[in-house]
Amino acid sequence: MRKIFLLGVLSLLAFATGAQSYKADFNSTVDTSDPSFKANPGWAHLVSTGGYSYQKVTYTYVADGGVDASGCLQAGDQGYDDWWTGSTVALNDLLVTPQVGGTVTLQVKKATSTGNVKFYKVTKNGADWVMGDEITFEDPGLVSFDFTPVELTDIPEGTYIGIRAENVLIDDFTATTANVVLTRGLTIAQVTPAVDNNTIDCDENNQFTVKATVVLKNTGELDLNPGDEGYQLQIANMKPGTGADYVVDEVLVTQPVNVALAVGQESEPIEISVVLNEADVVALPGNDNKARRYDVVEGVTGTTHVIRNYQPIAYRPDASLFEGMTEYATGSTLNFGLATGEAARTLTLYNDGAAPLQVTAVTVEGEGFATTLVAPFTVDKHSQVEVPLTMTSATPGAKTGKLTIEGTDIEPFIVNLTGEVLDPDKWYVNFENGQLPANVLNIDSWEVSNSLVTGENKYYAVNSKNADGKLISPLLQVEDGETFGLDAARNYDTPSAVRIYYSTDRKEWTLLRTLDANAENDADRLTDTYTGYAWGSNTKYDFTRFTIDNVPAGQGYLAFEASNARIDNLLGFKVVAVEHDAFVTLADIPAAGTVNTPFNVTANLKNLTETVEAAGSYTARLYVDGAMVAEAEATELAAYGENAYSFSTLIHEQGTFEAYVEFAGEGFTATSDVVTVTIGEELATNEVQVGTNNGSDTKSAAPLTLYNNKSESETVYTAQDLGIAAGSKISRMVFKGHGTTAKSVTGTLKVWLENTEDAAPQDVLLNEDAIAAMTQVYNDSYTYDVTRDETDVLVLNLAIPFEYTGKNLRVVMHTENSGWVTCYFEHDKNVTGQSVYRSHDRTISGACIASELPVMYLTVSTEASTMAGRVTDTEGNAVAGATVTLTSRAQTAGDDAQGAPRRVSAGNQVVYTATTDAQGNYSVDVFQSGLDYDVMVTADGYKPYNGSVSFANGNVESDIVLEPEDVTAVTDITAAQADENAPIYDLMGRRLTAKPSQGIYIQNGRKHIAR
Ligand SMILES: [Ca+2]
Ligand SMILES: [Ca+2]
Repeated sequence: MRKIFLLGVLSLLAFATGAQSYKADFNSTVDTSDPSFKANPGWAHLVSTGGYSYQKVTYTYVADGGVDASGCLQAGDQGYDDWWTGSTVALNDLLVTPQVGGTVTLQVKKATSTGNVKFYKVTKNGADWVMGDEITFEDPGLVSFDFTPVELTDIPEGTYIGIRAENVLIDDFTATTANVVLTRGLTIAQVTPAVDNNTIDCDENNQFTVKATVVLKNTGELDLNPGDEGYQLQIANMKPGTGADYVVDEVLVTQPVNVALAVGQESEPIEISVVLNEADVVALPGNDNKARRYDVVEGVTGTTHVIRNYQPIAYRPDASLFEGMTEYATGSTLNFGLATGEAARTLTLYNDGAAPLQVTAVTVEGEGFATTLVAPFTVDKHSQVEVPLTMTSATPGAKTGKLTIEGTDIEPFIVNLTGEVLDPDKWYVNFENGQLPANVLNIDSWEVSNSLVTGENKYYAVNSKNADGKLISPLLQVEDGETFGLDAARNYDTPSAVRIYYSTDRKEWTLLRTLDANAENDADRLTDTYTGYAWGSNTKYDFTRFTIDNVPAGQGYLAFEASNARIDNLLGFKVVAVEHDAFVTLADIPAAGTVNTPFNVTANLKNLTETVEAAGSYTARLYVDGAMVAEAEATELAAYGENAYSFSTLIHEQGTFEAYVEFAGEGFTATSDVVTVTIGEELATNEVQVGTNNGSDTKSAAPLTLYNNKSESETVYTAQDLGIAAGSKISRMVFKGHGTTAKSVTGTLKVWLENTEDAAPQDVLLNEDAIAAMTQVYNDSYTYDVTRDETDVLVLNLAIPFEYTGKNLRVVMHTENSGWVTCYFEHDKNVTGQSVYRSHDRTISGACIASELPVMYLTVSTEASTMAGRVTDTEGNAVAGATVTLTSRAQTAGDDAQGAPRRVSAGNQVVYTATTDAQGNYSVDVFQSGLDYDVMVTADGYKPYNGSVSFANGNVESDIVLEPEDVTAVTDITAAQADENAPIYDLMGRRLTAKPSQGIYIQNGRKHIAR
């Protein structure tokens, strides 16, 4: 309810003059909840708030606190404390009496010690009351235990008096003369619309009725009677006024109120209605429909009350055609897409009008399209019928057609129909089962995702990584001139590209086409438009259909590689049936290893056919330098299954070799990529701690400040700090630390080492030439795993051990990470002046900062155990060029004399060799001295020597005497009987192309000597 205007219709009651002829006794309850309440009939109220609407004088009606225990009014403070200025703000809230004259009295009693009362002349300016001069009086001496009359004398007739009462009770206002003016008041207490809906249907005459029941309440000081001026109700339509207000636009109907209402009385519900013509309703500016707000208006005080917003629905059919949320207006196209068989779609014909829709004809033209819906029929108002459509599959190929729906009083719907029935022989992938096809190879990246689009085509393949990864087709037969089609789209608001490759062997790939969001020419560009779903960087961009026309004829494979892109509806070429096909999907071949140390390889083999490859029906082998060095058990490979295999071997020779895994069975050979492996020298090792860990004071220090994204450091460890022998080789460096929480951060790390005479950092960080002169021992990605407990945060395994010369050791590091982690590295606080660092989240520059010495844990080589001696013939003559071979005996895990389990398996032994010099002397360095060894010494013209050795008591001295061989004897009868075609290896495990003419070789698991 809102006051629109104040109706100036008043009723006047005049009192004749006489001794105190007017008395206001405060005996009727006063509701003080409205600040502008009237204390007595015909009174007014000048509300004072001091500028803050929530600050006002508190009045309380006291039912028995007045004169002779009658009703009276109590007033509170006329002011408040402004906490902002610290001062008290006075209020002048005045209870305004009717116009009075002569002698005026008021009974007053203090409510608190500060109780007082003042009187002011008040004048009326339009609707506002204005405070005037104070009216003085003789202080009667107010008290708190009784009412005291306050008397104003000689008040001119017609004076409005404002009573400013503060902390007092007031009662019994009297005056010699008074003109009491009582006001009328009416309000709309309740409105109930007959139709509680946003829309309202028109009848056959295109008319609608706005109807409501209204409850009125007399809020004035006078009774209201039928026939009183303005005592009426209206229905009006409204229009926006200022702000959120609505004001009367047009009064639509007026009806008198024909019931009397006493003061304070509420009426019974009164019905009011108006019939309107839809055609006459004027839409509000900016509105595309005729929704209007309708209000009830009463005529006494002019208040209004909303009935409802109504949009009249015209009496005519209102037809529309939808599939789900997609509208098919006349001229639009319904695309059935690519279908492998008969495809069905269902449109819905809606009638949103107030009149029934008479459909006279539903026709489908064009070969291959049909509907079962038969006209004529009627669609009732606010209802719908389904329009089933099918694309038949009798003949493959592209199809076009047309759907026409005609009806009475509507424009006909004409929707184009398109689609393509696929050749069932062609390779087609639409991902609609939510998975990648079983015969497609997914190399690390692609997944099937469900878009938010409606309709049949929900799934597509997406590579949301910003990295390459191939999706490889089955073997395809490409005919001359045949093309391939696919849908492609960008994924997210990022650089996007799809690359299409061709290969005949799935190893060597030729790039056929690049589709890119940033392509220069339209033909190769992934569109940046979208329909439907858009949410910042998560926008679902539209697919575009591309045709690949440069695939070579013949049999081959297609691969789809993408960064942040989506593909769908791959179509073209015929899949070549293959009985056996398998592929190495994952192979982990380390790029570095160590002589006589387990070299562990894993690989996955995926079956791309439904043929089960039986256990043992194929081989799983690791090849190093052309020789098969390890074989895994070939387990059953299920149809389209993927098995994991692991291989372990010991390589006995330093050097750089090519390694790969190969699986070979009936009809397939699957080979991993070839990895170049560097096998380093074997070293006997010691663990050395450099510096004493006595805590970490700061998360910003050497060796690395992981608290920043980027950091670098230079530390010089003195020879005294290091305590390791000159000539020692450093193969591993570890720095320990802890954080405040478990967190990992990944980035790149570079580490340089240098033997130096310097005893302190020399600002090498600022000197590129100085860094270039150092030996870089690490340059790769690194993940720092920090936990709350002390742990190895930085572990550097040096592929090529660093040789220490006995001087001081300079260590320089530089890291750049994609995040940060709090890490306190172990420090030796007692060592200063040997370490500096710099760090920043973006750019490292400027002077270095001193750091405590980072504690470093080194793995360094020490002397090997040796077996040495002289090889002679039975005459005591030196045998030069004899080969001394130590081969470890088969060990099982945990069976190691040193206590540490060694993964040395049977036929996979640790081997050391030496050759005698001209004096027949030999010396073999044995690093794994905890093992027991078989010793074999061979030389041309001598029988092989067989023995054994253990290093439990340290180095071994052993002179060996070789006996001349029996000239006529056959060396090894067994060898002659074994498979002469089996592979041949040397003692290093390297496969030989043929038997050596001289020396030792291995065939069928046995050693042989060739002469
Ligand atoms: Ca009273
Ligand atoms: Ca799809």
